[in-house]
Amino acid sequence: MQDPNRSHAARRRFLKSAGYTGIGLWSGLALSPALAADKDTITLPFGNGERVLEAFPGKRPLIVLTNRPPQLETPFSVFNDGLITPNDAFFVRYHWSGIPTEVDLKSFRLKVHGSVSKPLELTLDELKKLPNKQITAVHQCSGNSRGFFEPRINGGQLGHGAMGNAKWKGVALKDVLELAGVAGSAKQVAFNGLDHPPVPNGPDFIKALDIDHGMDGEVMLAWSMNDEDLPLLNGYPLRLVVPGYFGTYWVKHLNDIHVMDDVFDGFWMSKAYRIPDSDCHCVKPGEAPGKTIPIERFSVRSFITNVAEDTRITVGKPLALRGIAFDGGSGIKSVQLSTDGGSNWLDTKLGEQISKYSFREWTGEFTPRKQGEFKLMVRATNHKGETQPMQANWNPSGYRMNRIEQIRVIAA
Ligand SMILES: Nc1nc2c(c(=O)[nH]1)N[C@H]1C(S)=C(S)[C@@H](COP(=O)(O)O)O[C@H]1N2
Ligand SMILES: [Mo]
Repeated sequence: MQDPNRSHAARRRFLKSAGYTGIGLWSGLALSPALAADKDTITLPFGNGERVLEAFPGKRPLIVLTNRPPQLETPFSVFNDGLITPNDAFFVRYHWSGIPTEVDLKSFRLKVHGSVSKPLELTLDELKKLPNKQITAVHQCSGNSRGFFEPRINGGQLGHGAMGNAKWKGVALKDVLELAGVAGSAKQVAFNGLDHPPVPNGPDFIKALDIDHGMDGEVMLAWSMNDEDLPLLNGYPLRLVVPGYFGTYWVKHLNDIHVMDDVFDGFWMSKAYRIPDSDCHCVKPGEAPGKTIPIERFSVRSFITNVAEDTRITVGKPLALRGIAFDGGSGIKSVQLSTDGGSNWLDTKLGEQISKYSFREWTGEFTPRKQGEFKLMVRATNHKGETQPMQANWNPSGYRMNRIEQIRVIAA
């Protein structure tokens, strides 16, 4: 499945052999405690953080949040293996269980319709003939790290693994929209994929961007991730890539683009994925926000990736530190390290900027001068001057978590 040269027939055979047929996989995997007993598990560092690890088709064992639909999180150790998140380790998130278990490219069409002079129905091959472009960009779920909010917040109790960094290849949405001829009256463009709610009254997962954003030349329709076809669970054969924006806009199995003269008011824009309309996009815990707006760009984040909680270290001996930082596209300006609980901060060394949307590596060092516990923290600042708060910016949906993380080490 990861081999782009493999034929469609081979893809189908692979899916069949993996039990990935309509009913086989999804109904067979409903987790009973008995089933869980012989599976590998992992415990995320918050209450009720016990999780099963399970290998879904095209994926290595990942942290299971739900089976149906599959919601899988990347084990944090993967982020220390390299700046690119491998396809088989990349997180998976769906809202509805009606997901495609295979896609036939012979019949697949991308429709572009609505306020356009020339409605289109494109095959994937036709799309691939437009000028290709690629970008390395972080993809992150709005609810990444939700499990760390205090007080706790309803919704998927995610650790830090609902994010990843990949090289996306495809065409600019702008080029497709220009081919269709967008009317001057157009306000928004809405995106729908092949998945659907399992119940008739469930709102289909549809997202929309302002037309100017859609025409910015950066928003992409991607068929490839890290030089391979998109994994089925990450949106094969085509997905939207919205650099710097939260994953909710990155519509998978994309087959319908609707140019609209008004603001799209479907459930997933007007009711869900909204944040308080204030500078911090936060409210006092438990408080209902007044005005809300659709979530947009990532908040700035950084992590230490190479040291686990309660690692034993040696007094007088340098401990090499390393990790990642990213933001919504202004680019990382600095990553600072504190080893004294946040009183003093020192610059770390930044690695190459692959793209302003990519994970950026930082490296540093810490030499404990005395015995005892130390709290290691990193804090990134972007080129807009935005940085990370000590306390999480609490909001009722548990989005945009970007507090400064802490790792305790013990020197002896
Ligand atoms: N078709 C479709 N696209 C979707 C979704 C979905 O439920 N259906 N979920 C969105 C959300 S909220 C996220 S975080 C990302 C997850 O992408 P991934 O599964 O490739 O990691 O897909 C987005 N695109
Ligand atoms: Mo998400």
